[in-house]
Amino acid sequence: MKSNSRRKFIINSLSGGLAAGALSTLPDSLLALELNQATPFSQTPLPYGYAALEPLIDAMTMEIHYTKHAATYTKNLNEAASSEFKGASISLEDALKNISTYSPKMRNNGGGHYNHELFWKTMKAPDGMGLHEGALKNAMIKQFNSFENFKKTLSESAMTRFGSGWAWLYVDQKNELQIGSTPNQDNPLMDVSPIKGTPILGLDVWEHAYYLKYQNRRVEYVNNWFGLINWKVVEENFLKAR
Ligand code: MN3
Repeated sequence: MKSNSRRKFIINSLSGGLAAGALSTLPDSLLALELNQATPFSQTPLPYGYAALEPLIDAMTMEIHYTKHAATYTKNLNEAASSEFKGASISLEDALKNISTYSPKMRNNGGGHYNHELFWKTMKAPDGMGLHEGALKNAMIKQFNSFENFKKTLSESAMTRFGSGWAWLYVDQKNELQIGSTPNQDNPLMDVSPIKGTPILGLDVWEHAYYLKYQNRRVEYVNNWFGLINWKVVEENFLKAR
């Protein structure tokens, strides 16, 4: 099998929920490569259709965002990795943690790839389901007093990010939940970031994420995005990050 079709096979197998036994028949080296998100990087297929987030995010925005903007980050990341990793097997997370030693191309596109992969995964079709009782909600109430206050703080972070960037919910080095924002395609994993930790939920506040539907109304986009959060995935990210 060619490398690309092999990748697709593995991704499809993983997302199809094959039993662990079936996965173990794949060569270990190949699996490790996939789970480490090492070169060549590829976009995970969207877990829903382009129109699934309507009416809060329109299908055209999703299609252009995924197939043009995010795809370009992935392509440029692969170019940067092929010249800068020099054939070594380096995970994207490790590269981001040492991003000051790489080129701006790696920083912008490595961040761009990572951030969008997280973004797609932590949304789902709006179903009115909020955050359920559990470890994440408890940690959130401990840190932000209430869910409403968490939402207010994250919204403010998204609204006060000047220009393009991301707002984050992340787990810091003391295992505590924090909220903050970063410019461009930076994120809290990066050694150059003033906020540091593992992002578990990210909000893209680049205009390309909302301009077609919302134009200059970032606040409306931010408010609506809260109705799209896949809390199950965010909680999984939280448990893994701690
Ligand atoms: Mn984007």
